[in-house]
Amino acid sequence: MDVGTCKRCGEFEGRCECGKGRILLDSEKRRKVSKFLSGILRHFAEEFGIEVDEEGWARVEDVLRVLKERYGVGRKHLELIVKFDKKGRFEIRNGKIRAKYGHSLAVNTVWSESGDIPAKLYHATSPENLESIVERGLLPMKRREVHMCATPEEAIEVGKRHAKNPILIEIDAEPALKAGIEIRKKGRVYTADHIPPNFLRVKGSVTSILDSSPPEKSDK
Ligand code: HQG
Repeated sequence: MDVGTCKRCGEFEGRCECGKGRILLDSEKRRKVSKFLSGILRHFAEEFGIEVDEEGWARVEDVLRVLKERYGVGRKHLELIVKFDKKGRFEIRNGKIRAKYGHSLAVNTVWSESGDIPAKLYHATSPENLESIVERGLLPMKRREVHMCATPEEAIEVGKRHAKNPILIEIDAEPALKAGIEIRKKGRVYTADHIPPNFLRVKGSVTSILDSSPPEKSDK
């Protein structure tokens, strides 16, 4: 969706109420800049001369310099991307910006926005990873943390990045927490260092789950 500002309605996503607002980023450019922002703050800040501290923070000024040069966008554009990000990927505080999750950079990941963790979480993956996951549990692989979702639907969307027909895995988060495994909340995402196999329940491939769900009752 597009994002923009309006004198009457303020900052908006989609269309502003009065319809007179100015679009600052159309959906395509918003997606591109946001992806790039994730890339620099999670993985390759150094390549662009951006310093990321041990808590993952970079100076907004430094990031703006690169965004301006590459995409011609400024502070307000960046603020709109952060504000309307549906997964809460970023935060801006005291002139600094960070990605909340997804890093390969060596940042401190041991913090959580809430201690309220759902009893069950979900992860979806490519069928090729299943054997290893069942044996070794969920591992961060190239990132610092394992990433999980609050709903099967969100997880399936993540899994579809890896495979056309991903496998859905349910995580018994409550017993995992009781066993001392730390699960953290970052934006809409839940993270952990490792989820051992005994807390995982393989639900099957997405199409097989859909096929086996009971047919909807007719009202007739
Ligand atoms: C798999 C995006 C073999 C794991 C998403 C996954 C998410 C194993 C892949 C966030 C394994 C890593 C992260 C094991 C885990 N053996 N494979 N033992 N343990 N794996 O991309 O969770 O949109 O690093 O199943 O939406 O897919 O960018 O993790 O398939 O929230 O904000 O190793 O990134 O967020 O892949 O995605 P990824 P992910 P953004």
